[in-house]
Amino acid sequence: MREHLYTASRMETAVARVRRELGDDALILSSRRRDGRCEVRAVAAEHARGWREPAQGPEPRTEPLLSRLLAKNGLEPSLARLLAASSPGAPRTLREASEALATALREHVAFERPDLDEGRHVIAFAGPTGVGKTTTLAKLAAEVALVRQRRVGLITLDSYRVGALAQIEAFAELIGVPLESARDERTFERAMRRLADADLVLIDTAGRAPRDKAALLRLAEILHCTSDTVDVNLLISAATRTSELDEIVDRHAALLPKWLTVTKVDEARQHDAVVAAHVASGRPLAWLTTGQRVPEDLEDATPERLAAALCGEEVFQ
Ligand SMILES: Nc1nc2c(ncn2[C@@H]2O[C@H](COP(=O)(O)OP(=O)(O)OP(=O)(O)O)[C@@H](O)[C@H]2O)c(=O)[nH]1
Ligand SMILES: [Mg+2]
Repeated sequence: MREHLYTASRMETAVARVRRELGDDALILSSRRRDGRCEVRAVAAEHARGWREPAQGPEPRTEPLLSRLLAKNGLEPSLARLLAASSPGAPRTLREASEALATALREHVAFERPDLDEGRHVIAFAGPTGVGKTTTLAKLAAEVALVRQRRVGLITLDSYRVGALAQIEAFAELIGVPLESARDERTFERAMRRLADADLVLIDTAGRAPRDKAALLRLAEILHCTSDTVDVNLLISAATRTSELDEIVDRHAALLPKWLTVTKVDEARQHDAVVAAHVASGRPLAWLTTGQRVPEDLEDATPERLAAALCGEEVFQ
């Protein structure tokens, strides 16, 4: 690197000489006033390649936008790092971040639902008390019966909570689908026989505290007593504390849940619980529920919707 020294009575004159002789892109290394004259040290641009600004301490590390967004939205740090690291590109806008995150989610999170336009399905809704089992079941029943025009039947196994039967009866009547009630293997098999020609049988179960393991084991026995395959959809509220997730998942393991649905996503200020529930259960995400309205507030869980929510877009309000 060849340095040049220019002196002049005025700084502008010295800089003008630098530009004239070394070119407009010459690099000025230093300038100072000495004995009433101005001195400018400079190098031509072609010599400046590889030259760095004199060290001023380490460059501030800027955390990529996506990691910052995920951390701000409460995602567990190691998960945030994993998702940010497997998101392609270097997103600079919220939209780019959300698109990149959707790609990473597709890779790390399973999304899966039954194809309700084809074949026969029997799905039981299970989960803690008040999580939204009956409401979500009604949303799905309405969507399949009224929009997709398929035959739907309901069975309730909830003879536990006062008012439970009246609640599901009202939904069945509103949607115009048959409802059967059962409480043990015999009555459950009878209900299944009565709904043998339905394309979709949805089974409501009683919410029990996760600690009530005996009740859950009993429920598993009843659900798995028929020759029909009963797929269990486990519902977990987005407001569940991470510390409680493992216990809920553990207790419901006896039911062999096939899918996970996260409810009350509209009430959660952050959407980390959706990912945390998936991680804890290892089950694919099927649906998200986003409000109390039947049937509107039910959504397919997709990488795009979840990515937008995790990036802080208000997609579920
Ligand atoms: N904000 C909001 N509320 C919901 C959602 N889903 C259900 N709810 C409300 O949650 C309350 C309980 O819903 P249910 O469907 O009765 O819950 P459940 O799991 O069947 O309750 P149990 O049978 O008693 O265990 C009701 O007031 C619902 O309207 C949702 O996605 N968002
Ligand atoms: Mg219920």
